[in-house]
Amino acid sequence: MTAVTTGWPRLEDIAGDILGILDRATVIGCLSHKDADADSLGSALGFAASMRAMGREVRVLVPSPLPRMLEYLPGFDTISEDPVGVDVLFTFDCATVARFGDKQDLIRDVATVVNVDHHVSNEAFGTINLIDPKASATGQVVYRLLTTIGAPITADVATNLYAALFTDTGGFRHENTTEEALRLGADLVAAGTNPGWVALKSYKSRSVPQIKLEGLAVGRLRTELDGRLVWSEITQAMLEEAGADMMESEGVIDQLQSIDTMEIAILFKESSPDLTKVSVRSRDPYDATAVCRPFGGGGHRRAAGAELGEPLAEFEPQVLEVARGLLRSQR
Ligand SMILES: [Mn+2]
Repeated sequence: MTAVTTGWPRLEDIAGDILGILDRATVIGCLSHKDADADSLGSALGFAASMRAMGREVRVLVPSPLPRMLEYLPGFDTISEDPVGVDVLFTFDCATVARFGDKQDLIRDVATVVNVDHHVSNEAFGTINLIDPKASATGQVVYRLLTTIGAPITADVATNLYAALFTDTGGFRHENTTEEALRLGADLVAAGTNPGWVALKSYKSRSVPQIKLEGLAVGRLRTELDGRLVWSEITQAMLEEAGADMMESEGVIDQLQSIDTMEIAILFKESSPDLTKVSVRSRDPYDATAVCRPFGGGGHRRAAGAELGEPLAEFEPQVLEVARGLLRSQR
């Protein structure tokens, strides 16, 4: 598998091929990545809703565990465990085959794979690779694809794609909040999205255990290098104390990256005694993927992640050393 970072085919050059693939498909599979966020799952559910509106048979597939915090997305209840009959697979927002978790065999087993994404690090594992690193969200790529092939944007399609765009831009606050993203937001509202409702479900629907967990993690906040490096951790013991599960730790990294002096923010998550995940956020001139790449991870310049089959206590110092090295190299 070769990493391709330039020269992705343009939508207008491959739209005909994708239409041909859809014409020949019996059952269309729509696959998100593991630990699906609203961009990945909203893109899959939005594309699926548009296909269903055209009378197509669709299965939405999600690597376990099911992200139940996203159950507000229209069509969440249609997520299928069974890929039976799927002869064309569309994947959304996923840069590497490993990120499909317990569903990665599908990439080998299904003959035709259409890989729809906006990660510059995408491995191009598809039969067709529709990758736009300039897109603010994969949902934006899906919208362009659907409108180009003449597929309908129903209210359910629009709501899913809006949730994808809204959350991948941090509620239209991150640097990827472009003019095109804001215009697409307006188009999706015109197509039937209720933006206040999506905001409520995305950012104002947190559980009490989630807030307690955040408090524990903030309590463990550490800073180095005059506050340029900030980090914290979430252990299994903290989850137990807060009555939360790991999926409810999503807001913690947002707290860390809101610190004024922060240039690199890192959150370590003890998934199990021998599996540690790390989330990284950065500000200019630092690249979050540079912190994760030595450990096989990746993502975007501003937000990246990695996981390693090592205990937290062993993984943590290695990642911190990479981050310190980066921060010292530039000042
Ligand atoms: Mn995304």
